[in-house]
Amino acid sequence: MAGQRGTLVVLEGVDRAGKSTQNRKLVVTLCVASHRAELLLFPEISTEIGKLLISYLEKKIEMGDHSVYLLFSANRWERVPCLIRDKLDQGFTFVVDRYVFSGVTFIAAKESFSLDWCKQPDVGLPTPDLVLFLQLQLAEATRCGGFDQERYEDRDFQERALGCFQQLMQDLSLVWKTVNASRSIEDVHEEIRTLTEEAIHATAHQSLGAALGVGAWAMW
Ligand code: 2DT
Ligand code: MG
Repeated sequence: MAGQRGTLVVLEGVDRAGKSTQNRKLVVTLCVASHRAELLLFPEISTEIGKLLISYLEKKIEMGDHSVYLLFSANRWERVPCLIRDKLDQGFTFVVDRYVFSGVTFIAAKESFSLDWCKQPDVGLPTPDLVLFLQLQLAEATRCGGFDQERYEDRDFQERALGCFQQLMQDLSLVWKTVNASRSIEDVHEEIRTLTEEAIHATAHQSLGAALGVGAWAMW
């Protein structure tokens, strides 16, 4: 793989769509196939900002919505450019669990925010090569039990977030692939693996500039 850049793959979806299981399986499969692959989860909790966000999600602290949104974005800015940029250049593929799309949809699902306002703080972050949206009806997502006590784990809120995801999907259809997550773990994994391998193949000889954008989100 020397000389080829890595690929930036993002998995998104409503809660309980199976993102964590699929992310982990994908990284293992890629490594077994001799790709250099790493998993990155957002919020990324190793930093002070990440810890603050976890306290917020666990309802241990309260914050205004604008501040929270800017902190989620700051959490990406503090991790992504230094970590991903260098490693993509070295040929690592990154599998990212939630990215700017969760940021935008979870805040836009609050009635006072427009999608356009929400997109601005993330302008300039690396553009993913592939965004996989795990599609699952909420009724199915909660079939094995309701949501937890975490902030946002509420049916009405998740419905609104799903609506915002769908709106984004229409705008960004080139890099989004919708994956039917109501099938078996293995079937879903197989489709995700195939789409990721295709993206790795397609991006290997592209310059990194395509992923890093030039000061703006090409997709917005
Ligand atoms: P999970 O651990 O279930 O993925 O929950 N979130 C995440 C935001 O509101 N904005 C963001 O930018 C990101 C990355 C979605 C994480 C929760 O954090 C929310 C669910
Ligand atoms: Mg959750």
